[in-house]
Amino acid sequence: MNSELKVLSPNVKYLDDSIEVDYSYQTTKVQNVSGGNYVVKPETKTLKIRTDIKVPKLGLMLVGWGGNNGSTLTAALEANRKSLEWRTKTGIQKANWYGSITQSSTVLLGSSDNGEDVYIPMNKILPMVNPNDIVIGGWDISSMNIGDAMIRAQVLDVGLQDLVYKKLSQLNPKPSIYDSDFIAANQSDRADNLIKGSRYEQYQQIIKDIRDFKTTNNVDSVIVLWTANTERFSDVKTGLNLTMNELMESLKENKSEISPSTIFAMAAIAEKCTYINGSPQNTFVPGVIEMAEHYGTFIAGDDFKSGQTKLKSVLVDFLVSAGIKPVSIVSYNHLGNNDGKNLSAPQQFRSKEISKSNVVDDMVASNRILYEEKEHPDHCVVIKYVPYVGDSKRAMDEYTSEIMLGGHNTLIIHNTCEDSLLASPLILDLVILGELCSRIQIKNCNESDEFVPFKPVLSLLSYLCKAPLVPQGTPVVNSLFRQRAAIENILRACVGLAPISNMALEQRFN
Ligand code: NAI
Ligand code: DG6
Repeated sequence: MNSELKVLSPNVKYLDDSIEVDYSYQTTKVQNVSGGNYVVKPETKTLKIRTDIKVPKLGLMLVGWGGNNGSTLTAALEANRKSLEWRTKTGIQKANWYGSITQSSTVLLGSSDNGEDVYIPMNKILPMVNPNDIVIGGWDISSMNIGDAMIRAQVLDVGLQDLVYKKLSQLNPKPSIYDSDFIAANQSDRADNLIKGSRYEQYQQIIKDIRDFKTTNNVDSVIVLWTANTERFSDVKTGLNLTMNELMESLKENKSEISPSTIFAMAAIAEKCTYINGSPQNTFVPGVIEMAEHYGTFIAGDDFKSGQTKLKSVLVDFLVSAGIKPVSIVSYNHLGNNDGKNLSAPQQFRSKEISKSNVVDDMVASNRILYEEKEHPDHCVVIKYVPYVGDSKRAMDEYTSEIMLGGHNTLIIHNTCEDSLLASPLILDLVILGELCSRIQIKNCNESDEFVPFKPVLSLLSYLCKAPLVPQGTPVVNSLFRQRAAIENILRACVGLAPISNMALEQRFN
């Protein structure tokens, strides 16, 4: 399959199975900062970027398939595949992928001869998996079929539920790994679909499940994504999980601190399936990261960045970059779905609190005019379980900032929104962009003759994650604008286009 974008340039070669680009990559190396003086050196690297254009038949295995996100995503795939339409009290609603950057957002391509901006759908820049072709499956500790799980979730219009129920009710989650020590005690009543045996036997079963799924559905590759309940953090310590060998030994010894999500990640990595963590817990203990490096398998996470946090990573960036100083950020939310029920337990809440709290750090640290070295705004995160509101999450945020000469600026945001309708398109994007990343390779022509893939920790997916996992020694970027620019500009580079600079010199000078 060929990309529908054609770039006319001597630096871009369209080969049978790839697009190969000669690319001049410009960066700025800061050599010294002292006493308010900055010494920097512009650097240019000559790269070759190669993108495999053969899109695989992709399988997606969700851990927590029968949850609100899992059942909503499955229904959305079916609704879009069949271009379904249904009646609502306000008229006819058509299936769409609103909220997905790959399916519903555009990227500025350039300007036309008469100076007009031209935009292209993001998924037209390079060949990407079509959601209609994704084969979905997965595991859940609840045996309920996905049709009934969709009804249990109470997210979708009844008109849509009726149209997809028959298909979804034929889908059954595989038994999963349940450890009551890691999720809230209030989840025990749905745990009726369990893999028995030791942790190592459970790991082997997950590997078998992935292989069976691959064969049964005849897919080329599989991505495994955790959208199951938030777990508590697990201990990280020597002798337990600091290295790959320690972790494997601990698994074989059935040590109780090895969480279900870590077992899933290990199994996916061993099967060379990209593993994505949509929840906040520390699945990616150091031993898991080493294992991903050892196998050359991609991992990404943590915790979908869907609503309140996404806005925070825009607003704080806007304020700090406007020279305004946020001094207090208070974020309440209440929700009544099963996620909220699980998060009503202190340890699971703590995982989410950590994930939601670190999101302003890089923006605060970027401006030493506003903030001293260790200074930080007050930042409070509250989550309450209120069953009546179901999946319709309420988020209330108060941002207080200092403005000029002692003034104060207070912004108050109130957001009501179906949580799973925000999260499901993110899951799609994580999967589609995660798969694309596995087809991109780069060669630094000055240093090597070899093309290399992305590092196993896919930080390019940070846009979609509340607490982005990044390769060791690289900075965490939370700013949504920067995260989005990274995606756009890397996609552009793959087809030989310069980053969008917004300089528009051709329009500003004669
Ligand atoms: P949910 O509670 O409806 O679904 C979770 C599912 O996981 C349940 O069906 C449960 O039975 C299953 N489960 C629990 N432990 C399991 C295990 N070990 N193996 C297999 N299945 C297991 O939750 P929802 O709303 O679908 O959210 C899923 C996760 O995504 C949560 O951790 C949530 O915090 C996270 N998340 C959700 C966002 C959203 O906007 N909906 C945004 C960010 C993160
Ligand atoms: C309440 O905070 C429940 C959580 O699972 C969130 O709904 C979810 O993490 C989304 O959070 P945010 O901050 O991205 O809207």
